[in-house]
Amino acid sequence: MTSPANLMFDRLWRNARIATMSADGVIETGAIGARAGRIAYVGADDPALDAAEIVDCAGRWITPGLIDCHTHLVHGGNRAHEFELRLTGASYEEIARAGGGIVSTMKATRAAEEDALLASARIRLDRLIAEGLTTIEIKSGYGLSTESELKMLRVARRLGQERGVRVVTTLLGAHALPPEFAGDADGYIDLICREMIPAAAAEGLADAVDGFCEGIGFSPAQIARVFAAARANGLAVKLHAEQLSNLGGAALAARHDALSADHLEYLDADGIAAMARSGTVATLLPGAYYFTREHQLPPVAALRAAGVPIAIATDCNPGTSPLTSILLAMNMGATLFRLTVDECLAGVTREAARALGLSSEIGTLEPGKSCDLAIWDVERPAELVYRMGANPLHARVWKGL
Ligand code: DI6
Ligand code: FE
Repeated sequence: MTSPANLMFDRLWRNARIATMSADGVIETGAIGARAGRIAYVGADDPALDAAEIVDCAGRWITPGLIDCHTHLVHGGNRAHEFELRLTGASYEEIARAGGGIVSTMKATRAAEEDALLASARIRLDRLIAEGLTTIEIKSGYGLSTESELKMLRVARRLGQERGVRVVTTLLGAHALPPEFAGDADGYIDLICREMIPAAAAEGLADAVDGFCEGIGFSPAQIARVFAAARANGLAVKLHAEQLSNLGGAALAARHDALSADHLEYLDADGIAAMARSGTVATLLPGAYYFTREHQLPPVAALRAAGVPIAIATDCNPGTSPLTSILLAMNMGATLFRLTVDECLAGVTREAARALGLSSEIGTLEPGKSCDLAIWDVERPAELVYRMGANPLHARVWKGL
């Protein structure tokens, strides 16, 4: 911790209880000082601390600003109709194979103007921001052509310019096979590798590349080609793996030093060992587990025992997780997956930052990091996980403001 003596800050939050999420743990009666948007001091409150602007937190809790590290926030339309079909017995895979599912959202997304996509995503983003979110990952994956995938990524970047929130973008061209490539999945993978990834990289539109490794998605061999192209273009990789079956996607992701492998309900011991070796984050998506009425639980105890870092995200998407509450995702992480309160909080702060490759910038409250804070009207952090549908956010700070 920095020495408190004679420090001047732009802004100072004092009289707070601070969950640093770093090795410093909890600071009772603490203060945070910011300079030029960065944390300059985290430690005990002290009358000698001074700043141009002082905020009295009146004993409220401060956590790092929340991070949603896996979303499909930008998309056209919704799938309420398929939801109704599922309620009468159709399965998610049946609907997908019958031309619904991801492809139906593809049609709506291709048809939408950029401004319309922006307007619908902004509503969802504002709900998350209202819960103290300061960083969000947004994937493409409903365009499935170079032009419309880039359109989605452009919308994601524009959201970050419009709202005070850090947007990290991911190209998910390998999400589903577009109808024009029916019967030629390898041809579509060629397009992704030769055109989509280089174009997204050249325009600075993607920070990472993702894929859907699944029977109704792409095979491990196809995903391996996507990963190689991503690496050749200087982009990080991550993977939707072991969501509906076990194809060894997590181990493949780990071999490619993926930032994260996500979903993981059908993950096996080999996958866990591979992730532990590579430091790949397990991003759990309890909203999708809940909404698809999955029964196979991700192997939380084994992940924990192997020391695999665990993040939690909303997976906000129209098909399997129409969820715009990161607090509810935390609650589901605890109730459905039996994660502890500490794990839930770390899952949307420190470990979510790691899943985005941004550990040196965000995710814990430490000097030098971006001053992204969420200030809560709660008596104890467990309340953030415990309530369903409540929002105890008092104030949110992004880059010191
Ligand atoms: N897994 C999911 O849960 C989402 N994508 C994926 O690869 C579902 C996307 C959708 O149904 O629209
Ligand atoms: Fe997803």
